[in-house]
Amino acid sequence: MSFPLSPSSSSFSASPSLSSSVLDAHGWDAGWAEGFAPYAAQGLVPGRVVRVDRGQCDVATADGTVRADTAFVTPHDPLRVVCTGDWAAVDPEGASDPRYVRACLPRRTAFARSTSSKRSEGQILAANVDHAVITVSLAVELDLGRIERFLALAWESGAQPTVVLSKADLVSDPVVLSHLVEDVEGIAPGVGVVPLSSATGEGVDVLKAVVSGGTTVLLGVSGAGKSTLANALVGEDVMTVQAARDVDGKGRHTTTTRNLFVLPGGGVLIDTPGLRGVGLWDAEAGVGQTFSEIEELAAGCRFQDCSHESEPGCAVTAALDAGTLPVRRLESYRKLIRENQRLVAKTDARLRNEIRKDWKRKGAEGRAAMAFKREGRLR
Ligand SMILES: Nc1nc2c(ncn2[C@@H]2O[C@H](COP(=O)(O)OP(=O)(O)OP(=O)(O)O)[C@@H](O)[C@H]2O)c(=O)[nH]1
Ligand SMILES: [Mg+2]
Ligand SMILES: [Zn+2]
Repeated sequence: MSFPLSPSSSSFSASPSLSSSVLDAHGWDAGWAEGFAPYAAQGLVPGRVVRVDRGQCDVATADGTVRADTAFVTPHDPLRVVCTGDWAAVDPEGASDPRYVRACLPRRTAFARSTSSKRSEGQILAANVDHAVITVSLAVELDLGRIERFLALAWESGAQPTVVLSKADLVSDPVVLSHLVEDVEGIAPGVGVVPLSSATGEGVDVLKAVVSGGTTVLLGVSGAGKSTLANALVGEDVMTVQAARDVDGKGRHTTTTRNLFVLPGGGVLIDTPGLRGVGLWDAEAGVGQTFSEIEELAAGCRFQDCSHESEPGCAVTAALDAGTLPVRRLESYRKLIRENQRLVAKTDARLRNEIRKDWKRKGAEGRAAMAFKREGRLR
Protein backbone atom coordinates (compact mmCIF):
# COMPACT_ATOMS: atom_id res chain seq x y z
CA MET A 1 0.00 0.00 0.00
CA SER A 2 1.30 3.43 -0.78
CA PHE A 3 0.78 6.14 1.73
CA PRO A 4 1.24 9.50 0.05
CA LEU A 5 2.25 12.40 2.23
CA SER A 6 -0.07 15.31 2.12
CA PRO A 7 1.24 18.09 -0.15
CA SER A 8 0.26 20.55 2.56
CA SER A 9 2.86 19.05 4.88
CA SER A 10 5.39 21.66 3.78
CA SER A 11 3.20 24.35 5.33
CA PHE A 12 3.42 22.59 8.67
CA SER A 13 2.66 25.23 11.23
CA ALA A 14 4.58 25.73 14.45
CA SER A 15 1.57 27.11 16.31
CA PRO A 16 -1.36 24.85 15.56
CA SER A 17 -4.74 25.15 17.16
CA LEU A 18 -5.24 22.19 19.43
CA SER A 19 -8.41 21.19 17.70
CA SER A 20 -9.06 20.61 14.03
CA SER A 21 -11.35 18.53 11.91
CA VAL A 22 -8.43 16.22 11.07
CA LEU A 23 -7.55 15.62 14.71
CA ASP A 24 -11.21 15.23 15.69
CA ALA A 25 -11.76 12.67 12.93
CA HIS A 26 -8.80 10.73 14.30
CA GLY A 27 -10.31 10.60 17.79
CA TRP A 28 -8.89 13.73 19.43
CA ASP A 29 -10.88 14.81 22.47
CA ALA A 30 -10.68 17.06 25.54
CA GLY A 31 -8.75 14.39 27.48
CA TRP A 32 -6.03 14.14 24.83
CA ALA A 33 -5.87 17.93 24.59
CA GLU A 34 -5.36 18.16 28.34
CA GLY A 35 -2.62 15.54 28.28
CA PHE A 36 -0.98 17.35 25.41
CA ALA A 37 -0.96 20.82 27.00
CA PRO A 38 2.63 20.58 28.37
CA TYR A 39 3.89 19.57 24.92
CA ALA A 40 1.91 22.36 23.26
CA ALA A 41 3.66 24.74 25.65
CA GLN A 42 6.96 23.46 24.25
CA GLY A 43 5.83 24.28 20.72
CA LEU A 44 5.19 20.65 19.76
CA VAL A 45 2.33 19.64 17.50
CA PRO A 46 -0.15 16.80 18.19
CA GLY A 47 -0.91 14.04 15.74
CA ARG A 48 -2.06 10.44 15.59
CA VAL A 49 0.34 7.76 14.38
CA VAL A 50 -1.33 6.17 11.34
CA ARG A 51 1.50 3.87 10.32
CA VAL A 52 4.90 2.80 11.65
CA ASP A 53 7.66 1.52 9.42
CA ARG A 54 11.30 0.89 10.37
CA GLY A 55 12.05 3.75 12.72
CA GLN A 56 9.77 6.20 10.99
CA CYS A 57 6.08 6.82 11.22
CA ASP A 58 3.34 8.72 9.46
CA VAL A 59 1.50 11.09 11.76
CA ALA A 60 -1.87 12.69 10.93
CA THR A 61 -1.71 16.29 12.16
CA ALA A 62 -4.00 19.29 11.77
CA ASP A 63 -1.88 20.34 8.81
CA GLY A 64 -1.77 17.01 7.03
CA THR A 65 0.11 13.75 7.32
CA VAL A 66 3.81 14.12 8.01
CA ARG A 67 6.61 11.61 8.24
CA ALA A 68 8.49 11.61 11.52
CA ASP A 69 11.51 9.83 12.92
CA THR A 70 10.98 7.93 16.17
CA ALA A 71 14.64 7.84 17.30
CA PHE A 72 13.96 10.05 20.33
CA VAL A 73 11.17 7.84 21.64
CA THR A 74 12.53 4.37 20.91
CA PRO A 75 13.51 2.87 24.25
CA HIS A 76 14.70 -0.68 24.76
CA ASP A 77 11.37 -1.61 26.23
CA PRO A 78 9.39 -2.84 23.21
CA LEU A 79 6.16 -2.06 25.01
CA ARG A 80 6.98 1.64 24.76
CA VAL A 81 7.95 1.78 21.13
CA VAL A 82 5.76 4.11 19.07
CA CYS A 83 2.81 2.19 17.69
CA THR A 84 -0.05 2.82 15.29
CA GLY A 85 -2.82 4.51 17.25
CA ASP A 86 -0.48 6.44 19.55
CA TRP A 87 -0.92 10.19 20.00
CA ALA A 88 2.44 11.79 19.29
CA ALA A 89 4.06 15.13 20.02
CA VAL A 90 5.85 16.11 16.82
CA ASP A 91 8.64 18.65 16.63
CA PRO A 92 7.66 21.12 13.90
CA GLU A 93 11.24 22.44 13.59
CA GLY A 94 12.80 22.26 10.16
CA ALA A 95 11.04 22.33 6.82
CA SER A 96 12.18 18.96 5.54
CA ASP A 97 11.17 15.41 6.37
CA PRO A 98 11.64 13.59 8.54
CA ARG A 99 10.55 15.50 11.57
CA TYR A 100 10.90 13.99 15.04
CA VAL A 101 8.42 12.47 17.42
CA ARG A 102 9.47 13.89 20.81
CA ALA A 103 6.98 12.07 23.01
CA CYS A 104 3.86 9.95 23.01
CA LEU A 105 0.89 10.57 25.28
CA PRO A 106 0.24 7.83 27.86
CA ARG A 107 -1.96 5.18 26.26
CA ARG A 108 -5.53 4.62 27.40
CA THR A 109 -5.45 1.03 26.16
CA ALA A 110 -2.89 -1.12 24.38
CA PHE A 111 -3.19 -4.49 22.72
CA ALA A 112 -0.08 -6.47 23.71
CA ARG A 113 1.08 -10.00 23.02
CA SER A 114 4.29 -11.81 23.70
CA THR A 115 6.36 -12.44 20.60
CA SER A 116 6.80 -16.05 19.56
CA SER A 117 10.55 -15.82 20.10
CA LYS A 118 12.14 -17.86 22.91
CA ARG A 119 13.25 -14.74 24.75
CA SER A 120 9.81 -13.70 25.78
CA GLU A 121 9.16 -10.09 24.91
CA GLY A 122 6.02 -8.04 24.82
CA GLN A 123 4.89 -6.32 21.66
CA ILE A 124 2.20 -3.69 21.26
CA LEU A 125 -0.05 -4.39 18.29
CA ALA A 126 -2.21 -1.28 18.52
CA ALA A 127 -2.59 1.62 20.91
CA ASN A 128 -5.63 3.50 22.19
CA VAL A 129 -8.14 1.00 20.91
CA ASP A 130 -11.80 0.87 22.02
CA HIS A 131 -12.98 -2.16 20.04
CA ALA A 132 -10.97 -5.26 19.17
CA VAL A 133 -12.52 -7.15 16.25
CA ILE A 134 -11.20 -10.69 16.21
CA THR A 135 -11.61 -11.89 12.64
CA VAL A 136 -12.04 -15.65 12.24
CA SER A 137 -12.48 -17.27 8.82
CA LEU A 138 -15.32 -19.74 8.31
CA ALA A 139 -13.40 -21.17 5.33
CA VAL A 140 -11.33 -23.25 7.74
CA GLU A 141 -12.29 -25.29 10.80
CA LEU A 142 -12.99 -23.21 13.91
CA ASP A 143 -10.18 -23.21 16.46
CA LEU A 144 -11.99 -22.32 19.68
CA GLY A 145 -8.78 -22.33 21.75
CA ARG A 146 -7.25 -19.71 19.50
CA ILE A 147 -10.35 -17.52 19.73
CA GLU A 148 -10.17 -17.75 23.54
CA ARG A 149 -6.53 -16.68 23.40
CA PHE A 150 -7.39 -13.63 21.27
CA LEU A 151 -10.27 -12.82 23.61
CA ALA A 152 -8.01 -12.93 26.68
CA LEU A 153 -5.61 -10.47 25.05
CA ALA A 154 -8.46 -8.26 23.91
CA TRP A 155 -10.07 -8.07 27.37
CA GLU A 156 -6.66 -7.45 28.90
CA SER A 157 -6.02 -4.57 26.49
CA GLY A 158 -8.98 -2.65 27.87
CA ALA A 159 -10.87 -2.78 24.57
CA GLN A 160 -14.28 -4.37 24.08
CA PRO A 161 -13.91 -7.48 21.92
CA THR A 162 -16.21 -8.54 19.06
CA VAL A 163 -15.78 -11.75 17.08
CA VAL A 164 -16.40 -11.54 13.33
CA LEU A 165 -16.95 -14.89 11.62
CA SER A 166 -15.75 -13.90 8.15
CA LYS A 167 -16.43 -15.48 4.74
CA ALA A 168 -19.93 -16.50 5.87
CA ASP A 169 -20.84 -16.81 2.18
CA LEU A 170 -18.81 -20.04 2.11
CA VAL A 171 -21.22 -21.70 4.56
CA SER A 172 -24.27 -22.31 2.39
CA ASP A 173 -26.43 -24.08 4.99
CA PRO A 174 -28.03 -21.51 7.37
CA VAL A 175 -28.50 -24.19 10.05
CA VAL A 176 -24.78 -24.99 9.99
CA LEU A 177 -24.00 -21.27 10.13
CA SER A 178 -26.19 -20.69 13.17
CA HIS A 179 -24.54 -23.65 14.94
CA LEU A 180 -21.10 -22.19 14.28
CA VAL A 181 -22.24 -18.84 15.68
CA GLU A 182 -23.63 -20.62 18.77
CA ASP A 183 -20.37 -22.50 19.28
CA VAL A 184 -18.44 -19.24 19.36
CA GLU A 185 -21.04 -17.48 21.51
CA GLY A 186 -20.63 -20.33 23.99
CA ILE A 187 -16.97 -19.51 24.52
CA ALA A 188 -17.32 -15.74 24.43
CA PRO A 189 -19.45 -14.47 27.32
CA GLY A 190 -20.14 -10.76 27.01
CA VAL A 191 -18.91 -10.65 23.41
CA GLY A 192 -20.91 -9.98 20.22
CA VAL A 193 -20.46 -12.61 17.50
CA VAL A 194 -21.16 -11.37 13.97
CA PRO A 195 -21.30 -13.72 10.96
CA LEU A 196 -20.14 -11.58 8.06
CA SER A 197 -19.30 -11.73 4.39
CA SER A 198 -17.36 -8.96 2.72
CA ALA A 199 -18.25 -10.70 -0.56
CA THR A 200 -22.06 -10.43 -0.20
CA GLY A 201 -22.19 -7.61 2.35
CA GLU A 202 -24.01 -9.78 4.91
CA GLY A 203 -23.33 -8.55 8.43
CA VAL A 204 -21.26 -5.57 7.30
CA ASP A 205 -23.89 -3.11 8.55
CA VAL A 206 -23.93 -4.79 11.96
CA LEU A 207 -20.19 -4.27 12.21
CA LYS A 208 -20.42 -0.71 10.86
CA ALA A 209 -22.57 0.13 13.88
CA VAL A 210 -19.90 -1.30 16.20
CA VAL A 211 -17.02 0.59 14.61
CA SER A 212 -18.77 3.95 14.09
CA GLY A 213 -17.40 5.38 17.34
CA GLY A 214 -13.91 5.24 18.82
CA THR A 215 -10.98 3.24 17.48
CA THR A 216 -11.30 -0.34 16.25
CA VAL A 217 -8.49 -2.78 15.52
CA LEU A 218 -8.88 -5.78 13.21
CA LEU A 219 -6.97 -8.81 14.50
CA GLY A 220 -6.63 -12.38 13.34
CA VAL A 221 -4.45 -14.87 11.51
CA SER A 222 -3.26 -14.24 7.97
CA GLY A 223 -5.92 -14.80 5.32
CA ALA A 224 -8.84 -14.27 7.72
CA GLY A 225 -10.11 -11.44 5.53
CA LYS A 226 -9.15 -8.44 7.69
CA SER A 227 -8.01 -6.20 4.84
CA THR A 228 -10.99 -7.18 2.67
CA LEU A 229 -13.20 -6.13 5.58
CA ALA A 230 -11.18 -2.92 6.07
CA ASN A 231 -11.83 -2.04 2.42
CA ALA A 232 -15.56 -2.74 2.88
CA LEU A 233 -15.72 -0.52 5.97
CA VAL A 234 -13.64 2.33 4.53
CA GLY A 235 -15.58 2.12 1.27
CA GLU A 236 -12.55 2.03 -1.00
CA ASP A 237 -9.60 -0.25 -1.67
CA VAL A 238 -7.14 1.15 0.82
CA MET A 239 -5.53 -2.22 1.57
CA THR A 240 -4.09 -4.91 -0.70
CA VAL A 241 -5.79 -8.29 -0.50
CA GLN A 242 -4.40 -11.66 -1.62
CA ALA A 243 -5.86 -15.15 -2.00
CA ALA A 244 -4.75 -17.85 0.43
CA ARG A 245 -2.31 -20.53 -0.68
CA ASP A 246 -4.04 -23.42 -2.45
CA VAL A 247 -1.91 -26.10 -0.75
CA ASP A 248 -2.91 -25.51 2.86
CA GLY A 249 -5.37 -22.62 2.77
CA LYS A 250 -3.00 -20.48 4.85
CA GLY A 251 -2.77 -16.76 4.25
CA ARG A 252 0.21 -15.14 2.55
CA HIS A 253 0.90 -12.45 5.12
CA THR A 254 -0.16 -9.81 2.65
CA THR A 255 -0.41 -6.95 5.15
CA THR A 256 2.95 -6.08 6.72
CA THR A 257 2.32 -2.82 8.59
CA ARG A 258 -0.42 -1.61 10.92
CA ASN A 259 -2.46 1.05 9.15
CA LEU A 260 -4.99 3.47 10.59
CA PHE A 261 -7.91 4.88 8.61
CA VAL A 262 -10.71 7.32 9.32
CA LEU A 263 -14.08 5.72 8.56
CA PRO A 264 -16.68 7.60 6.48
CA GLY A 265 -19.40 7.02 9.10
CA GLY A 266 -17.20 8.16 11.99
CA GLY A 267 -14.71 6.12 13.98
CA VAL A 268 -11.18 5.00 13.23
CA LEU A 269 -10.01 1.60 11.96
CA ILE A 270 -6.62 -0.11 12.30
CA ASP A 271 -5.82 -3.04 9.98
CA THR A 272 -2.98 -5.28 11.20
CA PRO A 273 -0.76 -8.00 9.72
CA GLY A 274 -1.94 -11.57 10.31
CA LEU A 275 -0.50 -13.07 13.48
CA ARG A 276 1.33 -16.40 13.44
CA GLY A 277 1.13 -16.87 17.17
CA VAL A 278 -0.67 -15.04 19.91
CA GLY A 279 1.24 -15.56 23.12
CA LEU A 280 -0.30 -14.15 26.25
CA TRP A 281 1.37 -11.11 27.74
CA ASP A 282 0.58 -10.55 31.41
CA ALA A 283 -3.08 -11.24 30.76
CA GLU A 284 -4.37 -12.65 34.04
CA ALA A 285 -7.39 -10.36 34.21
CA GLY A 286 -8.09 -10.93 30.50
CA VAL A 287 -8.07 -14.71 30.97
CA GLY A 288 -10.47 -14.32 33.90
CA GLN A 289 -12.87 -12.26 31.83
CA THR A 290 -12.69 -14.66 28.87
CA PHE A 291 -13.69 -17.52 31.16
CA SER A 292 -16.01 -15.47 33.35
CA GLU A 293 -18.52 -18.31 33.78
CA ILE A 294 -15.78 -20.54 35.27
CA GLU A 295 -14.69 -17.79 37.65
CA GLU A 296 -18.32 -17.30 38.67
CA LEU A 297 -18.66 -21.03 39.34
CA ALA A 298 -15.41 -21.02 41.32
CA ALA A 299 -16.84 -18.36 43.62
CA GLY A 300 -19.34 -21.03 44.71
CA CYS A 301 -16.71 -23.67 45.63
CA ARG A 302 -16.56 -24.61 49.32
CA PHE A 303 -12.84 -23.81 49.59
CA GLN A 304 -11.59 -20.45 48.49
CA ASP A 305 -8.35 -21.93 47.12
CA CYS A 306 -10.14 -24.84 45.43
CA SER A 307 -8.09 -26.29 42.56
CA HIS A 308 -11.26 -27.84 41.06
CA GLU A 309 -9.59 -31.26 40.98
CA SER A 310 -11.08 -33.46 43.69
CA GLU A 311 -12.11 -31.15 46.54
CA PRO A 312 -15.51 -31.67 48.11
CA GLY A 313 -18.10 -29.00 47.39
CA CYS A 314 -16.43 -27.94 44.12
CA ALA A 315 -18.91 -26.06 41.95
CA VAL A 316 -16.67 -26.31 38.88
CA THR A 317 -16.43 -30.12 38.84
CA ALA A 318 -20.15 -30.24 39.64
CA ALA A 319 -20.79 -28.23 36.46
CA LEU A 320 -18.53 -30.62 34.53
CA ASP A 321 -20.54 -33.59 35.87
CA ALA A 322 -23.81 -31.89 35.03
CA GLY A 323 -22.55 -31.27 31.49
CA THR A 324 -23.09 -27.51 31.71
CA LEU A 325 -19.34 -26.81 31.56
CA PRO A 326 -17.48 -28.53 28.70
CA VAL A 327 -14.21 -30.27 29.64
CA ARG A 328 -12.46 -28.55 26.71
CA ARG A 329 -13.38 -25.16 28.14
CA LEU A 330 -11.93 -25.91 31.59
CA GLU A 331 -8.74 -27.35 30.07
CA SER A 332 -8.31 -24.31 27.88
CA TYR A 333 -8.76 -22.06 30.93
CA ARG A 334 -6.11 -23.99 32.87
CA LYS A 335 -3.71 -23.92 29.96
CA LEU A 336 -3.90 -20.15 29.58
CA ILE A 337 -3.59 -19.58 33.35
CA ARG A 338 -0.42 -21.73 33.40
CA GLU A 339 1.02 -20.05 30.33
CA ASN A 340 0.46 -16.66 31.89
CA GLN A 341 2.12 -17.68 35.17
CA ARG A 342 5.18 -18.98 33.29
CA LEU A 343 5.48 -15.78 31.35
CA VAL A 344 5.23 -13.52 34.37
CA ALA A 345 7.88 -15.62 36.17
CA LYS A 346 10.23 -15.38 33.18
CA THR A 347 10.24 -11.62 32.94
CA ASP A 348 12.54 -11.21 35.91
CA ALA A 349 12.58 -8.11 38.01
CA ARG A 350 16.20 -7.23 37.28
CA LEU A 351 15.56 -6.93 33.57
CA ARG A 352 12.51 -4.80 34.18
CA ASN A 353 14.59 -2.52 36.38
CA GLU A 354 17.26 -2.09 33.74
CA ILE A 355 14.70 -1.20 31.15
CA ARG A 356 13.21 1.38 33.47
CA LYS A 357 16.60 2.94 34.26
CA ASP A 358 17.50 3.19 30.60
CA TRP A 359 14.15 4.75 29.81
CA LYS A 360 14.65 7.33 32.54
CA ARG A 361 18.13 8.21 31.24
CA LYS A 362 16.82 8.59 27.68
CA GLY A 363 14.00 10.76 28.94
CA ALA A 364 16.43 13.00 30.80
CA GLU A 365 18.66 13.30 27.72
CA GLY A 366 15.65 14.13 25.58
CA ARG A 367 14.49 16.80 28.00
CA ALA A 368 17.98 18.30 28.15
CA ALA A 369 18.14 18.42 24.36
CA MET A 370 14.77 20.10 24.22
CA ALA A 371 15.75 22.66 26.85
CA PHE A 372 18.94 23.38 24.95
CA LYS A 373 17.00 23.84 21.74
CA ARG A 374 14.45 26.11 23.38
CA GLU A 375 17.14 28.30 24.89
CA GLY A 376 18.94 28.44 21.56
CA ARG A 377 15.73 29.54 19.95
CA LEU A 378 15.17 32.31 22.49
CA ARG A 379 18.58 33.80 22.01
N1 LIG B 1 -15.45 -15.98 -0.09
C1 LIG B 1 -14.95 -14.94 0.60
N2 LIG B 1 -13.63 -14.68 0.53
C2 LIG B 1 -13.15 -13.64 1.23
C3 LIG B 1 -13.99 -12.81 2.04
N3 LIG B 1 -13.22 -11.88 2.63
C4 LIG B 1 -11.95 -12.09 2.22
N4 LIG B 1 -11.90 -13.14 1.36
C5 LIG B 1 -10.70 -13.66 0.67
O1 LIG B 1 -9.75 -14.12 1.63
C6 LIG B 1 -8.42 -13.90 1.12
C7 LIG B 1 -7.57 -13.21 2.16
O2 LIG B 1 -8.12 -11.93 2.41
P1 LIG B 1 -7.30 -10.72 3.08
O3 LIG B 1 -8.29 -9.63 3.31
O4 LIG B 1 -6.07 -10.40 2.30
O5 LIG B 1 -6.87 -11.39 4.46
P2 LIG B 1 -6.03 -10.71 5.65
O6 LIG B 1 -6.67 -11.18 6.89
O7 LIG B 1 -5.94 -9.25 5.46
O8 LIG B 1 -4.60 -11.39 5.49
P3 LIG B 1 -3.14 -10.81 5.96
O9 LIG B 1 -3.00 -9.42 5.44
O10 LIG B 1 -2.18 -11.75 5.32
O11 LIG B 1 -3.14 -10.90 7.44
C8 LIG B 1 -8.59 -13.12 -0.18
O12 LIG B 1 -8.52 -14.02 -1.27
C9 LIG B 1 -9.99 -12.55 -0.06
O13 LIG B 1 -10.58 -12.33 -1.31
C10 LIG B 1 -15.39 -13.12 2.06
O14 LIG B 1 -16.20 -12.46 2.72
N5 LIG B 1 -15.80 -14.19 1.33
MG1 LIG C 1 -4.34 -7.98 5.33
ZN1 LIG D 1 -13.68 -25.88 42.79
